[in-house]
Amino acid sequence: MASQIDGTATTLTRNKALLDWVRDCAALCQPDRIVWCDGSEAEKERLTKHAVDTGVLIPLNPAKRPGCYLHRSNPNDVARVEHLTFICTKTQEAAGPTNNWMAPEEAYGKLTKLFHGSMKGRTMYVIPYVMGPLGSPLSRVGLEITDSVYVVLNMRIMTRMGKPALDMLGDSNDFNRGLHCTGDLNPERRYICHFPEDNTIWSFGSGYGGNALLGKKCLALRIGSWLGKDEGWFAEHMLILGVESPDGHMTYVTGAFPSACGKTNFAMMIPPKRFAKWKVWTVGDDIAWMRVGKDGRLWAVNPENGYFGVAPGTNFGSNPNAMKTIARDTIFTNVAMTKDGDVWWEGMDGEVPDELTDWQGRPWKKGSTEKAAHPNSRFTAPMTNNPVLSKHVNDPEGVPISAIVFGGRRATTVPLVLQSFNWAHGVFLGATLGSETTAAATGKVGVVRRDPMAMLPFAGYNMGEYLQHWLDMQEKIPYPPKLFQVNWFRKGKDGKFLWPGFGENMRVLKWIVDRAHVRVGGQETPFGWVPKAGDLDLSGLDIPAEKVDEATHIDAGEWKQELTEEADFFEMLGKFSPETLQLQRKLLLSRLD
Ligand code: SAT
Ligand code: MN
Repeated sequence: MASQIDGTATTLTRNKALLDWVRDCAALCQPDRIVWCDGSEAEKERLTKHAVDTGVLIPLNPAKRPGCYLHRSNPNDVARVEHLTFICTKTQEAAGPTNNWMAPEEAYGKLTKLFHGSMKGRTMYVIPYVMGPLGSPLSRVGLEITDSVYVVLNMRIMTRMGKPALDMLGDSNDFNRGLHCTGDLNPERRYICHFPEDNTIWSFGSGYGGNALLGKKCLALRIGSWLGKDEGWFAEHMLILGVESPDGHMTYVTGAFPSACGKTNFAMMIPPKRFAKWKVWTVGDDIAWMRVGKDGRLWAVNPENGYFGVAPGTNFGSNPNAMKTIARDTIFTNVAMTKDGDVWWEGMDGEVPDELTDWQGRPWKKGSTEKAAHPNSRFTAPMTNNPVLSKHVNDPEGVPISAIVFGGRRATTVPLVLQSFNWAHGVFLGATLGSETTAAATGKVGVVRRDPMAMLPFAGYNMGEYLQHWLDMQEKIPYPPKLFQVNWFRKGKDGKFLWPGFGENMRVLKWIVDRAHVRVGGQETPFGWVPKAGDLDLSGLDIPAEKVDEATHIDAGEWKQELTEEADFFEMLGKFSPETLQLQRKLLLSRLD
Protein backbone atom coordinates (compact mmCIF):
# COMPACT_ATOMS: atom_id res chain seq x y z
CA MET A 1 0.00 0.00 0.00
CA ALA A 2 2.87 2.36 0.76
CA SER A 3 4.01 2.29 -2.84
CA GLN A 4 0.50 3.17 -3.87
CA ILE A 5 0.60 6.21 -1.59
CA ASP A 6 3.91 7.38 -2.96
CA GLY A 7 3.03 6.47 -6.51
CA THR A 8 -0.09 8.63 -6.62
CA ALA A 9 1.26 11.31 -4.38
CA THR A 10 4.69 12.04 -5.78
CA THR A 11 3.25 13.74 -8.82
CA LEU A 12 1.43 16.05 -6.41
CA THR A 13 3.79 16.33 -3.42
CA ARG A 14 7.09 15.17 -1.99
CA ASN A 15 6.34 16.61 1.44
CA LYS A 16 7.78 13.98 3.76
CA ALA A 17 5.76 14.93 6.85
CA LEU A 18 2.61 14.75 4.79
CA LEU A 19 3.45 11.44 3.14
CA ASP A 20 4.37 9.94 6.52
CA TRP A 21 1.12 11.09 8.05
CA VAL A 22 -0.98 9.72 5.19
CA ARG A 23 0.89 6.43 5.46
CA ASP A 24 0.15 6.27 9.21
CA CYS A 25 -3.53 6.99 8.64
CA ALA A 26 -3.71 4.33 5.91
CA ALA A 27 -2.03 1.80 8.20
CA LEU A 28 -4.64 2.57 10.83
CA CYS A 29 -7.78 2.70 8.67
CA GLN A 30 -6.74 0.03 6.13
CA PRO A 31 -8.59 1.32 3.07
CA ASP A 32 -8.71 -0.70 -0.15
CA ARG A 33 -7.65 2.31 -2.18
CA ILE A 34 -6.14 5.75 -1.66
CA VAL A 35 -7.12 8.65 -3.89
CA TRP A 36 -5.27 11.97 -3.74
CA CYS A 37 -7.52 14.86 -4.71
CA ASP A 38 -6.06 17.44 -7.08
CA GLY A 39 -9.17 19.61 -7.30
CA SER A 40 -9.40 19.34 -11.09
CA GLU A 41 -12.57 19.47 -13.15
CA ALA A 42 -11.90 15.94 -14.46
CA GLU A 43 -11.68 14.66 -10.90
CA LYS A 44 -14.96 16.37 -10.01
CA GLU A 45 -16.68 14.63 -12.91
CA ARG A 46 -15.21 11.26 -12.04
CA LEU A 47 -16.14 11.50 -8.34
CA THR A 48 -19.61 12.85 -9.07
CA LYS A 49 -20.28 9.93 -11.38
CA HIS A 50 -19.06 7.55 -8.70
CA ALA A 51 -21.31 9.24 -6.11
CA VAL A 52 -24.31 8.90 -8.43
CA ASP A 53 -23.51 5.27 -9.26
CA THR A 54 -23.33 4.42 -5.57
CA GLY A 55 -26.50 6.30 -4.62
CA VAL A 56 -24.72 8.95 -2.56
CA LEU A 57 -25.97 11.68 -4.88
CA ILE A 58 -29.22 11.84 -6.83
CA PRO A 59 -28.98 13.91 -10.03
CA LEU A 60 -31.59 16.67 -10.21
CA ASN A 61 -33.34 17.73 -13.39
CA PRO A 62 -30.56 19.29 -15.49
CA ALA A 63 -33.03 21.57 -17.27
CA LYS A 64 -34.15 23.03 -13.94
CA ARG A 65 -30.99 22.70 -11.80
CA PRO A 66 -27.97 22.19 -14.05
CA GLY A 67 -25.07 20.53 -12.28
CA CYS A 68 -27.11 20.02 -9.09
CA TYR A 69 -27.47 16.92 -6.90
CA LEU A 70 -29.43 15.82 -3.87
CA HIS A 71 -27.94 13.94 -0.96
CA ARG A 72 -29.98 12.24 1.77
CA SER A 73 -28.27 11.80 5.12
CA ASN A 74 -28.94 9.05 7.52
CA PRO A 75 -31.93 10.44 9.53
CA ASN A 76 -29.86 10.20 12.72
CA ASP A 77 -27.15 12.40 11.24
CA VAL A 78 -28.59 15.74 10.17
CA ALA A 79 -26.99 18.39 12.39
CA ARG A 80 -23.95 19.22 14.48
CA VAL A 81 -23.72 17.20 17.67
CA GLU A 82 -22.47 19.51 20.40
CA HIS A 83 -22.65 16.84 23.09
CA LEU A 84 -20.31 14.61 21.05
CA THR A 85 -17.85 17.39 20.20
CA PHE A 86 -14.71 17.52 22.32
CA ILE A 87 -11.73 19.79 22.89
CA CYS A 88 -8.84 17.50 23.81
CA THR A 89 -6.23 19.62 25.55
CA LYS A 90 -3.68 18.49 28.14
CA THR A 91 -5.63 20.22 30.90
CA GLN A 92 -9.38 20.50 31.25
CA GLU A 93 -8.90 24.14 32.19
CA ALA A 94 -7.62 24.93 28.70
CA ALA A 95 -10.90 23.69 27.20
CA GLY A 96 -12.88 25.58 29.82
CA PRO A 97 -16.36 25.18 31.29
CA THR A 98 -18.34 25.56 28.05
CA ASN A 99 -16.63 22.78 26.07
CA ASN A 100 -16.74 19.02 26.48
CA TRP A 101 -13.25 17.91 27.35
CA MET A 102 -11.41 14.65 26.92
CA ALA A 103 -7.75 14.05 27.76
CA PRO A 104 -5.71 13.64 24.54
CA GLU A 105 -4.47 10.13 25.44
CA GLU A 106 -8.00 9.02 26.18
CA ALA A 107 -9.40 10.53 22.97
CA TYR A 108 -6.61 9.18 20.76
CA GLY A 109 -7.01 5.82 22.45
CA LYS A 110 -10.77 5.65 22.07
CA LEU A 111 -10.77 6.84 18.47
CA THR A 112 -7.80 4.73 17.41
CA LYS A 113 -9.96 1.71 18.23
CA LEU A 114 -12.78 3.10 16.10
CA PHE A 115 -10.56 4.09 13.17
CA HIS A 116 -8.75 0.76 13.23
CA GLY A 117 -9.69 -1.06 10.02
CA SER A 118 -12.62 1.34 9.56
CA MET A 119 -11.95 1.90 5.84
CA LYS A 120 -11.67 -1.76 4.84
CA GLY A 121 -13.47 -2.15 1.53
CA ARG A 122 -13.62 1.62 1.18
CA THR A 123 -11.65 4.34 -0.57
CA MET A 124 -9.54 6.74 1.44
CA TYR A 125 -9.54 10.22 -0.07
CA VAL A 126 -6.73 12.63 0.74
CA ILE A 127 -7.95 16.22 0.45
CA PRO A 128 -5.41 19.05 0.56
CA TYR A 129 -7.17 22.40 1.06
CA VAL A 130 -6.56 26.02 1.95
CA MET A 131 -8.77 28.05 4.25
CA GLY A 132 -8.47 31.68 3.17
CA PRO A 133 -7.42 33.41 -0.03
CA LEU A 134 -4.34 31.95 -1.70
CA GLY A 135 -1.28 33.93 -0.67
CA SER A 136 -2.92 35.57 2.34
CA PRO A 137 -0.84 35.82 5.53
CA LEU A 138 -3.95 34.60 7.36
CA SER A 139 -4.54 31.51 5.24
CA ARG A 140 -3.94 27.98 6.53
CA VAL A 141 -3.39 24.65 4.87
CA GLY A 142 -5.36 21.66 6.03
CA LEU A 143 -5.37 18.02 4.97
CA GLU A 144 -8.53 16.01 5.40
CA ILE A 145 -8.52 12.28 5.05
CA THR A 146 -12.00 10.87 4.59
CA ASP A 147 -13.85 7.82 3.31
CA SER A 148 -16.79 9.94 2.12
CA VAL A 149 -17.08 11.05 -1.49
CA TYR A 150 -19.85 13.42 -0.33
CA VAL A 151 -17.30 15.11 1.93
CA VAL A 152 -14.82 15.42 -0.94
CA LEU A 153 -17.40 17.00 -3.24
CA ASN A 154 -18.53 19.40 -0.51
CA MET A 155 -14.97 20.33 0.47
CA ARG A 156 -14.35 21.05 -3.21
CA ILE A 157 -17.03 23.75 -3.03
CA MET A 158 -16.33 25.04 0.47
CA THR A 159 -12.53 25.32 0.32
CA ARG A 160 -9.72 26.02 -2.12
CA MET A 161 -8.96 22.37 -2.65
CA GLY A 162 -6.28 20.32 -4.37
CA LYS A 163 -3.01 21.28 -6.00
CA PRO A 164 -2.95 24.97 -4.91
CA ALA A 165 -2.98 23.78 -1.29
CA LEU A 166 0.00 21.47 -1.81
CA ASP A 167 1.83 24.22 -3.65
CA MET A 168 1.20 26.58 -0.76
CA LEU A 169 2.33 23.97 1.77
CA GLY A 170 5.57 23.12 -0.06
CA ASP A 171 7.70 20.99 2.26
CA SER A 172 6.39 22.62 5.44
CA ASN A 173 5.17 20.52 8.34
CA ASP A 174 2.67 23.23 9.32
CA PHE A 175 -0.68 21.83 8.25
CA ASN A 176 -3.84 20.79 10.05
CA ARG A 177 -4.19 17.03 10.23
CA GLY A 178 -7.82 16.05 9.84
CA LEU A 179 -8.90 12.43 9.90
CA HIS A 180 -12.52 11.61 9.19
CA CYS A 181 -14.40 8.35 8.81
CA THR A 182 -18.13 7.93 8.36
CA GLY A 183 -18.05 4.69 10.35
CA ASP A 184 -21.45 3.05 10.72
CA LEU A 185 -23.21 6.30 11.73
CA ASN A 186 -24.10 4.89 15.11
CA PRO A 187 -24.41 7.90 17.45
CA GLU A 188 -22.95 5.73 20.21
CA ARG A 189 -19.73 5.70 18.21
CA ARG A 190 -19.71 9.34 17.10
CA TYR A 191 -16.96 11.69 18.23
CA ILE A 192 -15.77 15.03 16.89
CA CYS A 193 -12.42 15.54 18.64
CA HIS A 194 -10.12 18.55 18.38
CA PHE A 195 -6.50 18.51 19.49
CA PRO A 196 -5.48 22.17 19.21
CA GLU A 197 -2.07 21.47 20.77
CA ASP A 198 -1.34 19.10 17.85
CA ASN A 199 -3.23 21.05 15.14
CA THR A 200 -5.23 17.84 14.67
CA ILE A 201 -8.90 16.90 14.24
CA TRP A 202 -10.33 13.38 14.46
CA SER A 203 -13.95 12.97 13.50
CA PHE A 204 -15.72 9.63 13.53
CA GLY A 205 -19.26 8.44 12.88
CA SER A 206 -20.97 11.38 11.17
CA GLY A 207 -21.19 12.45 7.55
CA TYR A 208 -22.96 15.72 8.26
CA GLY A 209 -21.65 19.26 7.42
CA GLY A 210 -20.08 20.79 10.49
CA ASN A 211 -19.10 17.36 11.85
CA ALA A 212 -17.43 16.11 8.68
CA LEU A 213 -16.31 19.04 6.52
CA LEU A 214 -13.34 19.61 8.77
CA GLY A 215 -12.22 22.90 7.23
CA LYS A 216 -15.33 24.69 8.41
CA LYS A 217 -16.22 24.72 12.09
CA CYS A 218 -13.42 22.40 13.23
CA LEU A 219 -10.44 24.13 11.62
CA ALA A 220 -11.67 27.62 10.74
CA LEU A 221 -13.30 28.19 14.13
CA ARG A 222 -12.24 25.76 16.88
CA ILE A 223 -8.59 25.32 15.93
CA GLY A 224 -8.59 28.80 14.33
CA SER A 225 -9.69 30.53 17.54
CA TRP A 226 -6.91 28.74 19.43
CA LEU A 227 -4.32 29.93 16.88
CA GLY A 228 -5.87 33.41 16.96
CA LYS A 229 -5.37 33.71 20.68
CA ASP A 230 -1.75 32.54 20.47
CA GLU A 231 -0.91 34.72 17.51
CA GLY A 232 -3.02 37.82 18.19
CA TRP A 233 -5.88 37.65 15.70
CA PHE A 234 -9.57 36.67 15.59
CA ALA A 235 -11.29 33.58 14.14
CA GLU A 236 -14.99 34.39 14.40
CA HIS A 237 -18.43 33.02 13.52
CA MET A 238 -19.19 36.10 11.43
CA LEU A 239 -20.46 37.12 8.04
CA ILE A 240 -18.54 39.83 6.19
CA LEU A 241 -20.32 42.29 3.92
CA GLY A 242 -19.52 45.49 2.08
CA VAL A 243 -22.09 48.30 2.01
CA GLU A 244 -21.74 50.60 -0.98
CA SER A 245 -23.35 54.02 -0.53
CA PRO A 246 -24.73 56.03 -3.47
CA ASP A 247 -21.46 57.97 -3.76
CA GLY A 248 -19.57 54.70 -4.28
CA HIS A 249 -18.00 54.62 -0.81
CA MET A 250 -17.59 51.11 0.61
CA THR A 251 -17.92 50.24 4.29
CA TYR A 252 -17.18 46.73 5.52
CA VAL A 253 -19.13 45.21 8.39
CA THR A 254 -18.87 41.81 10.08
CA GLY A 255 -21.71 40.22 12.01
CA ALA A 256 -21.82 37.40 14.55
CA PHE A 257 -25.10 35.48 14.64
CA PRO A 258 -25.70 31.91 15.87
CA SER A 259 -26.26 29.15 13.29
CA ALA A 260 -29.53 29.45 11.35
CA CYS A 261 -30.19 33.07 12.40
CA GLY A 262 -29.98 34.60 8.93
CA LYS A 263 -26.27 35.26 8.35
CA THR A 264 -26.48 34.14 4.73
CA ASN A 265 -29.57 36.31 4.13
CA PHE A 266 -27.90 39.34 5.72
CA ALA A 267 -24.67 38.83 3.79
CA MET A 268 -26.52 38.74 0.44
CA MET A 269 -29.16 41.33 1.20
CA ILE A 270 -30.83 43.41 -1.49
CA PRO A 271 -31.70 46.88 -0.12
CA PRO A 272 -35.37 47.89 -0.42
CA LYS A 273 -36.60 50.40 -3.04
CA ARG A 274 -36.00 53.44 -0.88
CA PHE A 275 -32.29 52.45 -0.84
CA ALA A 276 -32.09 51.66 -4.54
CA LYS A 277 -28.74 53.43 -4.88
CA TRP A 278 -27.22 51.37 -2.08
CA LYS A 279 -25.62 47.98 -2.67
CA VAL A 280 -24.54 45.16 -0.42
CA TRP A 281 -21.64 42.91 -1.48
CA THR A 282 -20.88 39.55 0.10
CA VAL A 283 -17.40 38.75 1.32
CA GLY A 284 -18.46 35.82 3.52
CA ASP A 285 -21.58 34.37 5.10
CA ASP A 286 -20.31 32.36 8.07
CA ILE A 287 -16.71 32.81 9.16
CA ALA A 288 -14.31 35.75 9.42
CA TRP A 289 -10.60 35.70 10.16
CA MET A 290 -9.44 39.15 11.22
CA ARG A 291 -6.04 40.64 11.96
CA VAL A 292 -4.64 44.10 12.53
CA GLY A 293 -3.36 45.61 9.30
CA LYS A 294 -0.36 47.88 8.80
CA ASP A 295 -2.71 50.85 8.87
CA GLY A 296 -3.94 49.95 12.37
CA ARG A 297 -7.39 48.89 11.24
CA LEU A 298 -8.88 45.41 11.56
CA TRP A 299 -8.85 43.50 8.25
CA ALA A 300 -11.00 40.45 7.54
CA VAL A 301 -10.84 37.54 5.12
CA ASN A 302 -13.43 34.86 4.52
CA PRO A 303 -11.62 31.54 4.89
CA GLU A 304 -14.31 29.72 2.88
CA ASN A 305 -14.95 29.32 -0.82
CA GLY A 306 -18.67 28.54 -0.82
CA TYR A 307 -21.86 28.64 1.21
CA PHE A 308 -23.33 25.87 3.34
CA GLY A 309 -26.66 27.60 3.88
CA VAL A 310 -29.97 26.66 5.47
CA ALA A 311 -32.53 25.88 2.75
CA PRO A 312 -35.94 26.23 4.51
CA GLY A 313 -37.20 29.81 4.38
CA THR A 314 -34.93 30.70 1.47
CA ASN A 315 -37.00 32.17 -1.38
CA PHE A 316 -37.01 35.02 -3.90
CA GLY A 317 -38.45 37.33 -1.24
CA SER A 318 -36.13 36.49 1.65
CA ASN A 319 -32.93 36.03 -0.35
CA PRO A 320 -33.09 36.42 -4.14
CA ASN A 321 -29.29 36.29 -4.43
CA ALA A 322 -29.17 32.94 -2.65
CA MET A 323 -31.84 31.60 -5.02
CA LYS A 324 -29.66 32.66 -7.96
CA THR A 325 -26.58 31.21 -6.27
CA ILE A 326 -28.18 27.78 -5.94
CA ALA A 327 -29.54 27.69 -9.47
CA ARG A 328 -26.61 25.56 -10.63
CA ASP A 329 -23.65 23.44 -9.47
CA THR A 330 -25.09 23.01 -5.99
CA ILE A 331 -25.31 20.01 -3.67
CA PHE A 332 -28.56 19.93 -1.70
CA THR A 333 -28.71 17.93 1.51
CA ASN A 334 -31.97 16.67 3.05
CA VAL A 335 -34.36 18.85 1.04
CA ALA A 336 -37.50 17.48 -0.60
CA MET A 337 -37.70 16.60 -4.30
CA THR A 338 -40.46 17.49 -6.74
CA LYS A 339 -41.95 15.11 -9.29
CA ASP A 340 -39.94 16.72 -12.07
CA GLY A 341 -36.65 16.37 -10.25
CA ASP A 342 -36.33 19.83 -8.71
CA VAL A 343 -35.84 20.71 -5.05
CA TRP A 344 -38.41 22.00 -2.56
CA TRP A 345 -38.48 23.10 1.05
CA GLU A 346 -40.84 24.79 3.46
CA GLY A 347 -40.93 28.50 2.72
CA MET A 348 -40.02 28.22 -0.96
CA ASP A 349 -41.82 30.52 -3.44
CA GLY A 350 -45.07 29.54 -5.08
CA GLU A 351 -47.69 26.95 -4.35
CA VAL A 352 -46.92 23.98 -2.16
CA PRO A 353 -46.73 21.03 -4.56
CA ASP A 354 -49.41 18.37 -4.18
CA GLU A 355 -46.88 15.58 -4.00
CA LEU A 356 -43.20 15.41 -3.14
CA THR A 357 -40.55 12.98 -2.08
CA ASP A 358 -39.57 14.05 1.40
CA TRP A 359 -36.03 14.40 2.74
CA GLN A 360 -36.00 10.76 3.78
CA GLY A 361 -37.09 9.58 0.32
CA ARG A 362 -40.70 8.86 1.32
CA PRO A 363 -43.80 9.96 -0.59
CA TRP A 364 -45.23 13.19 0.85
CA LYS A 365 -48.62 14.80 0.26
CA LYS A 366 -49.67 18.42 0.62
CA GLY A 367 -51.24 18.97 4.03
CA SER A 368 -49.02 16.41 5.73
CA THR A 369 -48.12 17.35 9.28
CA GLU A 370 -44.54 16.29 8.71
CA LYS A 371 -42.00 18.57 7.12
CA ALA A 372 -41.04 17.68 3.56
CA ALA A 373 -37.54 19.11 3.97
CA HIS A 374 -35.53 18.72 7.16
CA PRO A 375 -35.50 22.03 9.11
CA ASN A 376 -31.68 21.95 8.92
CA SER A 377 -31.55 20.95 5.26
CA ARG A 378 -28.77 22.73 3.42
CA PHE A 379 -27.34 23.85 0.12
CA THR A 380 -23.63 23.77 -0.68
CA ALA A 381 -22.96 26.31 -3.41
CA PRO A 382 -19.81 27.89 -4.85
CA MET A 383 -19.42 31.53 -3.88
CA THR A 384 -18.63 32.41 -7.49
CA ASN A 385 -22.34 31.79 -8.25
CA ASN A 386 -23.30 34.73 -6.02
CA PRO A 387 -24.38 37.73 -8.15
CA VAL A 388 -23.26 40.13 -5.40
CA LEU A 389 -19.92 38.52 -4.60
CA SER A 390 -17.42 41.17 -3.48
CA LYS A 391 -14.53 41.59 -5.89
CA HIS A 392 -12.20 41.58 -2.86
CA VAL A 393 -13.11 38.08 -1.77
CA ASN A 394 -9.79 36.64 -2.99
CA ASP A 395 -7.78 39.63 -1.81
CA PRO A 396 -4.93 38.31 0.37
CA GLU A 397 -5.17 41.41 2.59
CA GLY A 398 -8.93 41.08 3.04
CA VAL A 399 -11.18 44.08 3.67
CA PRO A 400 -10.99 46.77 6.41
CA ILE A 401 -13.74 46.48 9.01
CA SER A 402 -15.58 49.58 10.27
CA ALA A 403 -18.29 47.92 12.36
CA ILE A 404 -18.96 44.62 14.09
CA VAL A 405 -22.53 43.56 14.79
CA PHE A 406 -23.60 40.99 17.39
CA GLY A 407 -27.07 39.54 16.92
CA GLY A 408 -29.07 36.85 18.65
CA ARG A 409 -32.55 35.47 18.17
CA ARG A 410 -34.49 37.06 21.01
CA ALA A 411 -38.27 37.33 21.33
CA THR A 412 -38.00 39.94 24.10
CA THR A 413 -35.75 42.52 25.80
CA VAL A 414 -33.08 43.21 23.17
CA PRO A 415 -33.92 46.21 20.94
CA LEU A 416 -33.54 46.38 17.18
CA VAL A 417 -30.17 48.10 17.39
CA LEU A 418 -27.78 49.41 20.02
CA GLN A 419 -24.28 50.84 19.72
CA SER A 420 -21.80 50.24 22.51
CA PHE A 421 -20.23 53.14 24.41
CA ASN A 422 -16.72 51.78 23.86
CA TRP A 423 -14.76 48.60 23.08
CA ALA A 424 -15.14 46.96 26.52
CA HIS A 425 -18.87 47.67 26.57
CA GLY A 426 -19.14 46.28 23.03
CA VAL A 427 -17.30 43.12 24.06
CA PHE A 428 -19.77 42.89 26.95
CA LEU A 429 -22.70 43.10 24.50
CA GLY A 430 -21.15 40.34 22.39
CA ALA A 431 -20.21 38.25 25.42
CA THR A 432 -23.72 38.29 26.84
CA LEU A 433 -25.42 37.55 23.52
CA GLY A 434 -28.41 35.34 24.19
CA SER A 435 -30.16 33.35 21.52
CA GLU A 436 -32.90 30.80 21.08
CA THR A 437 -31.48 27.47 19.88
CA THR A 438 -32.15 26.38 16.28
CA ALA A 439 -32.24 23.16 14.26
CA ALA A 440 -28.58 23.62 13.26
CA ALA A 441 -27.58 21.53 16.27
CA THR A 442 -29.16 18.39 17.67
CA GLY A 443 -31.21 19.17 20.78
CA LYS A 444 -34.16 21.23 21.92
CA VAL A 445 -35.07 24.15 19.64
CA GLY A 446 -36.17 27.56 20.95
CA VAL A 447 -34.58 27.76 24.40
CA VAL A 448 -32.59 30.90 25.17
CA ARG A 449 -28.97 30.23 25.97
CA ARG A 450 -25.95 32.51 26.31
CA ASP A 451 -24.00 32.25 23.10
CA PRO A 452 -21.05 34.65 23.46
CA MET A 453 -20.17 36.14 20.06
CA ALA A 454 -22.22 33.22 18.60
CA MET A 455 -19.12 31.15 19.43
CA LEU A 456 -20.44 28.92 22.23
CA PRO A 457 -20.19 25.75 20.07
CA PHE A 458 -17.08 26.92 18.26
CA ALA A 459 -14.55 28.48 20.66
CA GLY A 460 -11.72 25.96 20.77
CA TYR A 461 -10.53 26.96 24.23
CA ASN A 462 -11.58 28.37 27.57
CA MET A 463 -14.48 30.79 27.03
CA GLY A 464 -13.25 33.12 29.78
CA GLU A 465 -9.87 33.40 28.07
CA TYR A 466 -11.58 33.83 24.73
CA LEU A 467 -13.48 36.86 26.06
CA GLN A 468 -10.28 38.18 27.66
CA HIS A 469 -8.59 37.86 24.25
CA TRP A 470 -11.30 40.11 22.82
CA LEU A 471 -10.63 42.67 25.57
CA ASP A 472 -6.85 42.41 25.15
CA MET A 473 -7.03 42.99 21.40
CA GLN A 474 -8.19 46.57 22.01
CA GLU A 475 -4.69 47.89 22.59
CA LYS A 476 -3.45 46.13 19.44
CA ILE A 477 -6.02 47.88 17.20
CA PRO A 478 -5.27 51.61 16.91
CA TYR A 479 -8.39 52.20 14.77
CA PRO A 480 -10.91 49.64 16.00
CA PRO A 481 -14.30 49.05 14.41
CA LYS A 482 -17.40 50.28 16.27
CA LEU A 483 -19.40 47.56 18.03
CA PHE A 484 -23.17 47.07 17.81
CA GLN A 485 -25.90 44.72 18.97
CA VAL A 486 -28.97 43.96 16.86
CA ASN A 487 -32.08 41.82 17.20
CA TRP A 488 -34.22 41.10 14.13
CA PHE A 489 -36.33 38.56 16.00
CA ARG A 490 -38.27 40.48 18.67
CA LYS A 491 -41.91 39.49 18.89
CA GLY A 492 -45.07 41.40 19.81
CA LYS A 493 -47.77 40.23 22.19
CA ASP A 494 -49.40 38.38 19.30
CA GLY A 495 -46.27 36.22 18.99
CA LYS A 496 -45.43 37.67 15.57
CA PHE A 497 -42.15 39.27 14.60
CA LEU A 498 -42.22 43.06 15.05
CA TRP A 499 -39.56 43.86 12.46
CA PRO A 500 -39.87 42.66 8.85
CA GLY A 501 -36.18 41.75 8.63
CA PHE A 502 -34.43 40.54 5.44
CA GLY A 503 -33.87 43.44 2.98
CA GLU A 504 -35.44 45.89 5.43
CA ASN A 505 -32.45 45.33 7.71
CA MET A 506 -30.75 47.75 5.32
CA ARG A 507 -32.40 50.53 7.32
CA VAL A 508 -30.56 49.43 10.44
CA LEU A 509 -27.39 48.77 8.50
CA LYS A 510 -27.40 52.31 7.14
CA TRP A 511 -27.59 53.72 10.68
CA ILE A 512 -24.71 51.44 11.69
CA VAL A 513 -22.62 52.62 8.73
CA ASP A 514 -23.45 56.26 9.46
CA ARG A 515 -22.51 55.81 13.11
CA ALA A 516 -19.29 54.03 12.20
CA HIS A 517 -18.29 57.08 10.15
CA VAL A 518 -19.65 59.46 12.83
CA ARG A 519 -22.09 60.95 10.30
CA VAL A 520 -25.17 60.81 12.48
CA GLY A 521 -25.97 61.50 16.12
CA GLY A 522 -27.44 59.04 18.57
CA GLN A 523 -29.65 58.89 21.59
CA GLU A 524 -27.91 57.88 24.79
CA THR A 525 -29.62 55.26 26.97
CA PRO A 526 -28.21 53.42 30.00
CA PHE A 527 -27.47 50.46 27.70
CA GLY A 528 -25.86 52.17 24.73
CA TRP A 529 -26.58 54.50 21.83
CA VAL A 530 -29.81 54.05 19.88
CA PRO A 531 -31.11 55.95 16.83
CA LYS A 532 -32.60 59.37 17.62
CA ALA A 533 -36.24 59.77 16.62
CA GLY A 534 -36.27 60.10 12.84
CA ASP A 535 -32.70 58.87 12.28
CA LEU A 536 -33.76 55.35 11.38
CA ASP A 537 -34.92 55.76 7.80
CA LEU A 538 -38.40 54.21 7.73
CA SER A 539 -39.75 55.82 4.55
CA GLY A 540 -41.65 53.40 2.36
CA LEU A 541 -41.73 50.80 5.12
CA ASP A 542 -45.15 49.24 5.20
CA ILE A 543 -45.60 48.56 8.92
CA PRO A 544 -47.36 50.53 11.67
CA ALA A 545 -45.14 52.95 13.61
CA GLU A 546 -46.12 51.25 16.89
CA LYS A 547 -44.43 48.05 15.77
CA VAL A 548 -41.18 49.88 15.16
CA ASP A 549 -41.55 51.56 18.56
CA GLU A 550 -42.02 48.16 20.17
CA ALA A 551 -39.08 46.65 18.28
CA THR A 552 -36.78 49.47 19.43
CA HIS A 553 -38.22 49.79 22.94
CA ILE A 554 -35.96 49.37 25.96
CA ASP A 555 -37.77 48.08 29.02
CA ALA A 556 -35.89 48.71 32.27
CA GLY A 557 -37.63 45.81 34.00
CA GLU A 558 -36.72 43.30 31.29
CA TRP A 559 -33.13 44.51 31.29
CA LYS A 560 -32.84 44.24 35.04
CA GLN A 561 -33.91 40.63 34.71
CA GLU A 562 -31.46 40.10 31.84
CA LEU A 563 -28.52 41.59 33.72
CA THR A 564 -29.36 39.54 36.78
CA GLU A 565 -29.38 36.34 34.74
CA GLU A 566 -26.04 37.24 33.19
CA ALA A 567 -24.43 37.00 36.64
CA ASP A 568 -24.85 33.21 36.51
CA PHE A 569 -23.16 33.12 33.16
CA PHE A 570 -20.11 35.04 34.35
CA GLU A 571 -19.95 32.88 37.45
CA MET A 572 -20.12 29.72 35.35
CA LEU A 573 -17.05 30.94 33.44
CA GLY A 574 -15.11 30.50 36.67
CA LYS A 575 -11.68 31.80 37.35
CA PHE A 576 -11.06 33.06 33.80
CA SER A 577 -14.26 35.13 33.79
CA PRO A 578 -12.97 38.59 32.83
CA GLU A 579 -13.22 41.12 35.65
CA THR A 580 -13.81 43.93 33.14
CA LEU A 581 -16.99 42.28 31.84
CA GLN A 582 -18.35 41.66 35.31
CA LEU A 583 -17.75 45.34 36.05
CA GLN A 584 -19.64 46.28 32.91
CA ARG A 585 -22.60 44.30 34.15
CA LYS A 586 -22.54 45.92 37.59
CA LEU A 587 -22.16 49.36 36.05
CA LEU A 588 -25.21 48.85 33.86
CA LEU A 589 -27.20 47.51 36.78
CA SER A 590 -26.22 50.44 38.97
CA ARG A 591 -27.42 52.87 36.29
CA LEU A 592 -30.79 51.18 36.46
CA ASP A 593 -31.18 51.42 40.24
O1 SAT B 1 -23.33 22.29 10.24
S1 SAT B 1 -22.54 23.50 10.21
O2 SAT B 1 -21.83 23.65 11.47
O3 SAT B 1 -21.57 23.42 9.14
C1 SAT B 1 -23.55 24.83 9.95
C2 SAT B 1 -23.87 25.57 11.17
O4 SAT B 1 -24.38 25.00 12.12
O5 SAT B 1 -23.60 26.79 11.21
MN1 MN C 1 -22.33 28.85 11.07
